[in-house]
Amino acid sequence: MKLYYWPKTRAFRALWMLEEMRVPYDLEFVNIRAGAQNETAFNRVNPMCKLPALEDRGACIAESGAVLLYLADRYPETQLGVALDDPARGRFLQWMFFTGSCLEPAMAERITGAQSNTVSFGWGDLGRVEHAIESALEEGP
Ligand SMILES: N[C@@H](CCC(=O)N[C@@H](CS)C(=O)NCC(=O)O)C(=O)O
Repeated sequence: MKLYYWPKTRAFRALWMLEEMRVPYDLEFVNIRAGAQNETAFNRVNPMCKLPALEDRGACIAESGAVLLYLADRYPETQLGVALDDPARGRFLQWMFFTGSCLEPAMAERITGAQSNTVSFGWGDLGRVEHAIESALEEGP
């Protein structure tokens, strides 16, 4: 198992997960500040030229949510995921996808001041994202 990594990037999500799981892994540093993500060797791992990326038994996985889910499923004994037949699995997946598909784009939109379109854009806007998170937290931990 190899994690393509650089400090202070989203690859920290995967590193944190691997450490919590206490499973063996190797780190391969990809210096995105020096442009190493654009080199051909890394392009074969992730054509999006982004971290994190994980390599396991010849398969390459990118997108931090997918990497975390892959690890949770690969090591069920670590109990960092939710079992396939558990009714809580749906909510687990919902929040796993939420960061990349709603929270991050809504934050980027707000930070850059880009024009929003709450109906057409999949993330709604930051107000809706905040409302969804607050509603979920009202239900309990
Ligand atoms: N949706 C991706 C985003 C990954 C991403 O943007 N990673 C940044 C570092 S935090 C990166 O590798 N940037 C290098 C580049 O785009 O050239 C994920 O969640 O894995």
